[in-house]
Amino acid sequence: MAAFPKPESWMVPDWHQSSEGKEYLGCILRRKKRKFFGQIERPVLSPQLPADIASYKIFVCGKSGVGKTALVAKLAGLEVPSMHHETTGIQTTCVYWPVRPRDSDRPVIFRFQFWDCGEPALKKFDHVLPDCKEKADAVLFLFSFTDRSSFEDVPALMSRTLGQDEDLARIVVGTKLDQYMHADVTEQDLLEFQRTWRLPVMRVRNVNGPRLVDGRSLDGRAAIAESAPVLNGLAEHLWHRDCVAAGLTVSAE
Ligand SMILES: Nc1nc2c(ncn2[C@@H]2O[C@H](COP(=O)(O)OP(=O)(O)OP(=O)(O)O)[C@@H](O)[C@H]2O)c(=O)[nH]1
Ligand SMILES: [Mg+2]
Repeated sequence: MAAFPKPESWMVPDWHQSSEGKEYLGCILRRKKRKFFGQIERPVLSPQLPADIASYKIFVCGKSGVGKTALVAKLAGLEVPSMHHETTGIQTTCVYWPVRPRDSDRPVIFRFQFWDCGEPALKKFDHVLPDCKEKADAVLFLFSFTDRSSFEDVPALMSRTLGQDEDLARIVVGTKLDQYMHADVTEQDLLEFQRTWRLPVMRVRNVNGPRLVDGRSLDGRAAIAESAPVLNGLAEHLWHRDCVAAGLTVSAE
C-alpha cells in the first residue's frame, strides 16, 4: 500500500518499526495476530506505555465492487474476502493505530471508525447517507485502477455525497493497484486529478499477505507493515487538518 506524500511530516517517520513503536504495536496484537476490536473495546496499555487517544469517524464510499470492504479488512488486519459479496447496510469497523508526534513525549493512538456502506442501501434508504456522515471527520472516495468509469465518476461521487458547506476531509483512494496488467487509470491521470482537485490520493492493494489462519493474518506484524503507509497517511492528514482548524499551523495548500 502506498500513501500520498506530505512535504513535512509531524509524525516520526517509520516509528512503527522502532523498538518503542513495536512496544506500542503490541497493544493491537494478540498472540502475534492482529487483535479485532469491537465498538466498545479499546487497547489495554500498561502504565509504562502512556498514550493519548484520538478518534475519527471515516465514511468509505464508492461504487459496488470497488473494494470498500476489502480496504477496511486490510487496514483492520482481517482476511480480505476474495469473492465479491455485496455489503448489505452499514458495516462499522474500529482500527487502532499508534503514532509518535515529533513534538510530543507521548504517542497518540488513533481510533479510526470506518463506516462501510453498500450502494444499494445508500440508494434505497434516505437516512443512510446522513447516518454515515453524522459527526464524521472524513470521507474516503474509492475508485478502482481497473475500472476507468469509477475514476471518472469521482467528482460526481464527491458532489453526490457532500454538500459544499460540509467540511469533512476528502481523501481519494485508488484500489486494485496490484492489477497493473488490467490498469485503466494512469499516473498521468492521477497527476491531472490532483492538480485540478488538490486532494490527497492514496493507492492501495487490498490483497491478502501469505499465510492466513482463521481469517486473520498469522503474522500480525507483517500485516501491519503492509497497512502502515495508509494508516500513517490517514493519521497525518487528519491530524494536520485539525491543527490547521485550531490555528496551530498553516495549511500547505
Ligand atoms: N486484486 C485486488 N482485488 C481487490 C482489491 N480490492 C478489492 N478487491 C476485490 O474486489 C472484489 C470486491 O471488493 P469489495 O471490497 O467486496 O467491494 P465493495 O466496494 O465493498 O462492494 P459493495 O459491498 O458491493 O459495495 C472482491 O473480490 C475483492 O477481493 C485490490 O486492491 N486488489
Ligand atoms: Mg462491501
